[in-house]
Amino acid sequence: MTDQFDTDRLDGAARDILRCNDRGGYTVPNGRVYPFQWNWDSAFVALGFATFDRERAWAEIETLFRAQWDDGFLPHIVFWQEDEGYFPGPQVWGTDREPVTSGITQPPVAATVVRRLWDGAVAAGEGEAFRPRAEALFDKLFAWHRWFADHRDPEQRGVVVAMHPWETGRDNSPEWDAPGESIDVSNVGEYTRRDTGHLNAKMRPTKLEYDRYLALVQYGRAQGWDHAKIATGNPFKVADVGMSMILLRANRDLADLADILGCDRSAIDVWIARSEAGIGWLWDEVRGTWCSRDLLTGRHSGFVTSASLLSFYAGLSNPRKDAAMLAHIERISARVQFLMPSLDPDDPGFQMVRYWRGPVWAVVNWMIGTGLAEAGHRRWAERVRGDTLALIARKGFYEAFSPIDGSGSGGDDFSWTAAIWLAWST
Ligand code: 9YW
Repeated sequence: MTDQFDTDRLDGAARDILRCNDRGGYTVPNGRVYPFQWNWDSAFVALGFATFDRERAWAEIETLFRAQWDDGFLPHIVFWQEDEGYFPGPQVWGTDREPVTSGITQPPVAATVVRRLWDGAVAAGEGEAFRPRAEALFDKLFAWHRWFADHRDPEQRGVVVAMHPWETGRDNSPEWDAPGESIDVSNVGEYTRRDTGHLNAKMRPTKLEYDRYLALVQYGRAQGWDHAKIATGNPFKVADVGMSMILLRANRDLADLADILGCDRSAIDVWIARSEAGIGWLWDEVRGTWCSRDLLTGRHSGFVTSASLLSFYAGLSNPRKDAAMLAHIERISARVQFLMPSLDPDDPGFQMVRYWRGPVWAVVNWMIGTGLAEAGHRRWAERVRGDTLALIARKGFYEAFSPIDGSGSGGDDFSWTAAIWLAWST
């Protein structure tokens, strides 16, 4: 599949992007638009580094966990250094920590990545050298996953309840539109966005969405970022299908790591069993899809998004539901040139360049493709991988891409796009 591309040149370009965005132990997603360390970006970035610099790959995750709070919480942004280029910065979050961080988390892909880093080390005959580092990371990953069980699943349903759209990593997905209506934005006040100074506003969330994002930051800050209080009173509580699938997968990988390292896996098995028993709550029988669900109203979003297709990655297997999801892929593939759009192109709200309302994201494709391959759906797995590589080879290492014409959307020279190129081309 990769033979049709100038793989050597693109591999070199991808490595250059990672090196250029390296700030010494951590990598910024993009130097201009996102000048700090982002949680799930770093996990994917480690997959890219692992193809040419194993030491640096482990360091990426270790640096991220240096910002972990005592209760296991792992923030979505770590503000290692000052930079005026991004809003909202550390003063707005006001978490009052060292290092300064945001007060919400992000999709927990790190355990899955550490599992892969470990396998890579063993394959290279370096397992024993990396064992102490794997053990140290295991404890931190375990504490983070326990934090999810304690603070992001208030009804113990076996799902992940996002307290902020940014927490899901899919900022402006239409899945948050209806739940967002109950957020009071009347006291948000004046603020200046930075994202629309760097990028075309057509590719970014709207003013109303930003007002909601800020209202939730102000709410969390008013609770002193006490996650127990937030889990009780937050005006936005949505069981996110993406994070729920990703955490289930991550717990399976963490349980494997426990076996490998000789650690106790019993608590992890409890979380996995709870997810397997409860995640069916996110199946929308009317639309015939996995989707997010508002904990406050009980309403399914009803949207088919790229996150809906992570059930294979989560290791779920149900013939009827799997067939329905494969039928969605088949239908969508006839409507776009490149898989996997972040929103169903048959949805009236589909917008080919607006962030999480249409564009293809390489990292989500990596998870979808990985899951499809593991579930034995090789044809679709290869299609998703091939489309991802084709988009990058034709257009560059953009933040995201139009599924219709392949044009780049958002920032260029993007770290996680470069990382996925390396993970999938080499
Ligand atoms: C923002 C860094 C982050 C990603 C998110 C993506 C975007 C930040 O960029 O959010 O301010 O819009 O939605 O998933 O981690 O790449």
